Amino acid sequence: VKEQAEVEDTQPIKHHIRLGFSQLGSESDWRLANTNSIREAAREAGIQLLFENAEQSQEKQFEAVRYFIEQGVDVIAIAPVVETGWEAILQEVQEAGIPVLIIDRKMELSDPSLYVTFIGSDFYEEGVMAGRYLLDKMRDRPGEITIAELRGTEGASPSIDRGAGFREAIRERAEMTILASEPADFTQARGKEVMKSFLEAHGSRIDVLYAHNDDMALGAIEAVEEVGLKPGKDIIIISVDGTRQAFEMMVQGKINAVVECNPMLGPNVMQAVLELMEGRTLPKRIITPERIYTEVTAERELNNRIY
Ligand code: GYE
Repeated sequence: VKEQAEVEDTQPIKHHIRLGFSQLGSESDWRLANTNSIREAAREAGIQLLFENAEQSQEKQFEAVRYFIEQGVDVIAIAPVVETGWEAILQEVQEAGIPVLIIDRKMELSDPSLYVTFIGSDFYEEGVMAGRYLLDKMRDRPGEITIAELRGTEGASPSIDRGAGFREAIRERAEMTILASEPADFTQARGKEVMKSFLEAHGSRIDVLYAHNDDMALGAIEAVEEVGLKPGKDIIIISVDGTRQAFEMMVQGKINAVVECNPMLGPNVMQAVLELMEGRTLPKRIITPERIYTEVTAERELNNRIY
């Protein structure tokens, strides 16, 4: 017993790395999975996590970052709600000598020295995948094809890039037109409301719904069913994320395709934090690989879904 105690005494005091993480909100299943992933990975890596939820407010993210500076954390990670307006706060962090990781969503920055790396998905590519799927799906259907789009949060990089990539892909076919496009904030409730208004304005003229995330697609499905139309049949539905609920809808044929966006960024983030603490140089961009799933293989994939 004595020997054991002595061994413990002589052991070096483990330096706890402290990570401040400003999460942008809790709007969707993706976001909840993302938060859990970061919390769990921090615990596993023995990194002390200071967590702040900004509830969709950039101003609150600034406050969180200032709080982390005051606390003297080792690293600050930010999942930015919108793309622009970050320069001033990142300069404050730089002056405090704390490295910054941008995670999940992109920031528009003219000075790349303000952050170490950006860890997250390629949202433009996700939009392209959604558009290419639609071209394939409609290959044998002649004539005009009209699309309604539910966009995510205004000014957020996934909304901007998923919209742009999709448009780029469908340009190939001139008869594909976007009839209606509105933001629905990445939430199920808004997705339902906005889809309802689309159906009131355009009714059965809508051939396709492209939703920038699964939660909005789930809300839209409710709105489609309430007017007596069949989601996935009368209206082709494509969305992004790949949550378990969306897979269940695909198995039922109510969603036709889902572009995966992987929220499990925790392990990558913690690895980056540890490497940074060891003085290693990180790549400026760490992209999480993903793919598209369709109703054809949804059932086989359903049990592999962890979020
Ligand atoms: O697709 C959506 C969430 O930033 C990639 O935000 C993320 C997006 C995700 O609300 O569900």
